[in-house]
Amino acid sequence: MPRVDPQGRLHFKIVFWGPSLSGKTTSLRWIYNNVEGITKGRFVSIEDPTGRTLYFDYTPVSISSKVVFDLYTVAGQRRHKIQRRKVLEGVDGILFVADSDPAQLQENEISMTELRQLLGDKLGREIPLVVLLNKRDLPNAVSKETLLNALKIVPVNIRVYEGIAIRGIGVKQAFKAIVREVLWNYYQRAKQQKAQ
Ligand SMILES: Nc1nc2c(ncn2[C@@H]2O[C@H](COP(=O)(O)OP(=O)(O)O)[C@@H](O)[C@H]2O)c(=O)[nH]1
Ligand SMILES: [Mg+2]
Repeated sequence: MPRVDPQGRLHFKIVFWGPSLSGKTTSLRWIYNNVEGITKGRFVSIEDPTGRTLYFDYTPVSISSKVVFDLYTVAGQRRHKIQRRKVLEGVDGILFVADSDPAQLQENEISMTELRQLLGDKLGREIPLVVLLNKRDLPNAVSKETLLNALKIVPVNIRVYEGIAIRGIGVKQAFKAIVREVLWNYYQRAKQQKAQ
């Protein structure tokens, strides 16, 4: 559930999840630099000297004076599991960034399995999930079907976008989808609570 800050604004937490080097930081930076109509805070990146995410990236964006989205990416390397679990605390929505590189197929699977383990059946229900199949520009990109099979995602239930984060393709659509689902989810739940 979102939290309310001392100024009375609602904060929703959206985490960009996925294996190492799938394009999470690239996607978040693209949103930060290119999506219009949002008010941005500082972009915070905790990375190692080679530019790999060490803990997370973070930026708040607000769509109104009342609503803030706290956007995080996780460090995808396997050894950063504890950091990822920490970043996931209080999450309201997940944007899973998958890598179309055939060499990363299994890493996608491992990353999704970890996410399912951490969130259980909340994933895709109380905590909406949107999938961005990234790096579609790679000449040897795996097929969409292969990637979705590895992730065990049925696109009827979950919104799936194809993208090229380095060119900003598909990123905004996927981002808008997760924002919409997070808000929709919140209002549905607020309505149910009122009715009780
Ligand atoms: N070819 C290609 N490379 C990409 C794409 N998105 C990201 N990359 C590259 O993949 C590498 C890892 O990206 P990064 O955003 O740091 O991945 P992260 O570990 O998920 O945060 C970088 O060299 C990016 O430039 C894409 O759509 N196509
Ligand atoms: Mg990163």
